[in-house]
Amino acid sequence: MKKISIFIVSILLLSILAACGNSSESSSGNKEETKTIRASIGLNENHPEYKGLLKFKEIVEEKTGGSIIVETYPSAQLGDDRTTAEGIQLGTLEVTIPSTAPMVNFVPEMAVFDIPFLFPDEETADAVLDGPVGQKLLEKFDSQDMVGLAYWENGFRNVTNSKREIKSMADFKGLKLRTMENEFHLEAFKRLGANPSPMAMGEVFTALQQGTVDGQENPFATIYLEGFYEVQDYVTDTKHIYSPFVFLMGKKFYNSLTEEEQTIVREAAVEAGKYQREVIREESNTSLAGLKEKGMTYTELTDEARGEMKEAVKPVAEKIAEKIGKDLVDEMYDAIEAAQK
Ligand code: KDG
Repeated sequence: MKKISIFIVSILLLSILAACGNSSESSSGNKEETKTIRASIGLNENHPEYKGLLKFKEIVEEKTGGSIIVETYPSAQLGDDRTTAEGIQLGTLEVTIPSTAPMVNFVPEMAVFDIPFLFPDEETADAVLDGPVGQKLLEKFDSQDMVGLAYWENGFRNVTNSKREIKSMADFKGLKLRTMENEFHLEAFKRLGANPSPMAMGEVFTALQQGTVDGQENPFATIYLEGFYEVQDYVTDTKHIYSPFVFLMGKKFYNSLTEEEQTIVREAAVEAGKYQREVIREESNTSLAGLKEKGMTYTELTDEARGEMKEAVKPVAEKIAEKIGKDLVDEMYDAIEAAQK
């Protein structure tokens, strides 16, 4: 009888322990709650953004000894850039890594990155984003209940479509193009003669397939890895905008972490970002090769054609300066110049 009661008590204890499965032993030997980071991205698991996210997961879980676990949600399962940013504000998820462009709806200063043809190359973008101007801009998320931890790379965006080869500005005429949800991208494409409309990433493939839009614009890696070549025939290296990703965490969640954990997630976001930038740069080249192999017609713009486009979209930079202040825009130009010396 006694044996049976010990057995029953042990089973009960075990089930109580299992129910409290949320606690774990920290490196200092203290019992702690396991914290979960639900991290969302809009692109699929083949994209370097997801590889970067897996790197973040690996670093955080290793350095916290498992007291923080990271759950990854690719392909906009938890929502698009805008709704997941709202999600981290509310605490329905903890991390999202959107492009900066749709974040203008939260932090207007992000629009400085929407100046067409702003960065000449990736290295300059790195120097500016990781330097004082970029870091100052990250802090702006604070007032929006978000913490900006790092910039990752989406990359230079290129136009694809199903109608015709884009060799010069005239070829944009009347093209129905999907853009991200950003007023300045819309403005830029209108000035080029296209007929742009904003749309969340998750809807783009179907919209291209059904002909709701004729084309879209994204870096080579996205065009290839999201399979857009199946429904698009032409790709041009417009490189009209360099798109950074911004690694965002909900502020309430961040503040609930210990100081040590805050340092770990901060450093992990930066370290994973360095890795992600390397991967995306390699995959950008292989993706372009892949697009050609899949039969897309690839067009390189002449200097003259790019020059004409740059001229046409100049007023967009002025509108951005009106919205966020000329000082910030000038600061950005100065930082770019300094980075190139
Ligand atoms: O996670 C980022 C993606 O959701 C998104 O920003 C990708 O460039 C993108 C787009 O065109 O929507």
